[in-house]
Amino acid sequence: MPETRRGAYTAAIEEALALALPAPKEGDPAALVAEAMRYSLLCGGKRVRPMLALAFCQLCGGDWHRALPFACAVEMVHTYSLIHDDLPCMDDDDMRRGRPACHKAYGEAMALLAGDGLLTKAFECALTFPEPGPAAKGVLELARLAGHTGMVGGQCIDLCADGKDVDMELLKAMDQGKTVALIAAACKLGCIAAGASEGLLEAAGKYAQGVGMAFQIRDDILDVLGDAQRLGKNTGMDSAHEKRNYVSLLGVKRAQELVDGYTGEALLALKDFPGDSSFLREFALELAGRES
Ligand code: GRG
Repeated sequence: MPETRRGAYTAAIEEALALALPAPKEGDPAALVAEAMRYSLLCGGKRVRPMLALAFCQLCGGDWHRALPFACAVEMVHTYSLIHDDLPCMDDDDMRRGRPACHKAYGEAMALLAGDGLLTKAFECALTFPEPGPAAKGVLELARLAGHTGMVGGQCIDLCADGKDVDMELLKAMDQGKTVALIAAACKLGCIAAGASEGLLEAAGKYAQGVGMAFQIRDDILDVLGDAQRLGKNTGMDSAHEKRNYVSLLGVKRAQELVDGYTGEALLALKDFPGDSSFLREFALELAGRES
């Protein structure tokens, strides 16, 4: 993985996120919600999704800086989903990104509002794209993949599933929504920022399907084998909540074989791009073996 390219992406993402969500002015009566939003958005995370958006823009021959409004928008949707998922009424987790979850730091009501605020801010941010044509196309794709036909739908499957009845088919439908959808948004919005063809958008969707499924199954493995300190969140949560996942259904060895299989499918999808895809190839391989 070329560290200079990754470093440039990371620095630009951090700067753009901080600019998009400035500290509230002194005396602002709504300062607390802005602080809670900044607490969760600006305090780390691997930035996998915004990085994918920038890399796909570059792969499609675009200037990756143009994709920053879209990259930040996807990260805001992702952060809102983590804040809401950690609430007591959902997964009830008290640690996130190495520090107390938003609801532990600011209380449940403020965490709910911080999530709502970030979701809404995401669409405002995406619409700062320089030309309205691609902005409308990107925002439409983001809304479809973030809402009830994508990520919110996946969370609904999770909440409605009776742990014991979850089979591989239902698990896959849930993970398509909870994990693949937003990774697909990142990849496709990067392509849209570069003005890529429908064929390349489809190929980006295939890459996202492979990387997204691999990312989620690796997450299930890390919930069993990972180091809580390194992950910045508690481990063993799925078994504590008696939740079915790929490890409980297949065991660690078969689950990692699936990670490798899905990663292989992602790498195949890169062949459709005429540009240099080595960054995204190495990124997929790194995510397949990640420890945090
Ligand atoms: C709509 C409220 C709501 C939730 C949607 C995304 C989600 C469902 C829940 C979050 C918890 C979870 C395990 C989701 C699956 C995707 C995933 C593995 C998220 C963690 O992403 P990382 O590891 O997090 O990229 P960082 O902190 O590094 O950005």
